[in-house]
Amino acid sequence: MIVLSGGTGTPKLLVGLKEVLDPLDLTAVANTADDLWISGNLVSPDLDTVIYTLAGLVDRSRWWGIENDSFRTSEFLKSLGHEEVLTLGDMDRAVHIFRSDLMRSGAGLSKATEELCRSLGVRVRVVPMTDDPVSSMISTSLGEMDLQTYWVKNKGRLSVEAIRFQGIEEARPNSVFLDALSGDDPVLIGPSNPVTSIGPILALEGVREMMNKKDRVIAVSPLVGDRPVSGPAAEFMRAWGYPVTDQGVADLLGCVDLMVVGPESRYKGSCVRMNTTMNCEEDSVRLAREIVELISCS
Ligand code: GDP
Ligand code: FO1
Repeated sequence: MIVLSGGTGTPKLLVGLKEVLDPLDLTAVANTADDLWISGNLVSPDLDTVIYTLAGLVDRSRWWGIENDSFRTSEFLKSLGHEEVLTLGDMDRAVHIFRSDLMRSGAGLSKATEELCRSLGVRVRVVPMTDDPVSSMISTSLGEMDLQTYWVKNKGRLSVEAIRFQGIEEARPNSVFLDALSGDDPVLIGPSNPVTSIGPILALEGVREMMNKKDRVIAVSPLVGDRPVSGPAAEFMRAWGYPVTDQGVADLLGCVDLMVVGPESRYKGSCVRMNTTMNCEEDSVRLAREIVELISCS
């Protein structure tokens, strides 16, 4: 199974999928349009959360960073007057250094990800959507800015006028991802932000066309009762002209055969209703099991 992922909703589902499926049957493709270089190292929030989740290291209260990490480097840097847009944990920063040193020696992001997964004992195939730089850029009342500046520095409070993916035309999709897409594996679009997490993956050259050719593309809605569980999906969907409903999610994604929606959903298209809220590991495992059964029957 190929799973398209952002950094919160889909990782919650991966907690279950890694229990239910053989890791070698799973390819997780992570969005990299949230990535940014901080103090000399590449931070890849969604890719990191996917890897930490599969390694059993993720901080499950925040869905970013490593559980029980310390923040001494960040605090000391702050005291020196060096501000960083994200508050980085010490172990998290060690991962960014590990990755960026490999990249400085010539490795691409995919190769660096493979090395990191090997070091952390992650057996699921984890791939960044591309090795090329892509950035979600948010146009607001204060001008255009990257996602972290919009979401963390400005606390997601500015009104959103437009969203574009800088670098997407030049970026080439990861070859492992393309190979997997050309095979028989079903595709699961996880419950992630349809605009800034799944949007960049689908916008890569050739991906949407290949998805349209597949007969088993299933998407789990990130909405519960017409609201996102967390994050800026509602503002971003409105900025792209879609209603904040499961129909809006399905229309925006555009290549889905079957939607998995919450029990109260008013979605009228082809769908299966499940309890899609994941508050704990048991919820994630239950939902993952139901989805895997659904896919093996379809
Ligand atoms: P980001 O990269 O941190 O923005 O994370 P994602 O894009 O992976 O996830 C954000 C989306 O996950 C939001 O739109 C949420 O509504 C959705 N989400 C978070 N938790 C859950 C959950 O328990 N169930 C469902 N269905 N969606 C969730
Ligand atoms: N989100 C915050 O709201 N505040 C932070 O200080 C923060 C730090 C951070 C560090 C590493 C990382 O991988 C993610 C981090 N995030 C933080 C989450 C991140 O800003 C976003 O939620 C995602 O990029 C949206 O997909």
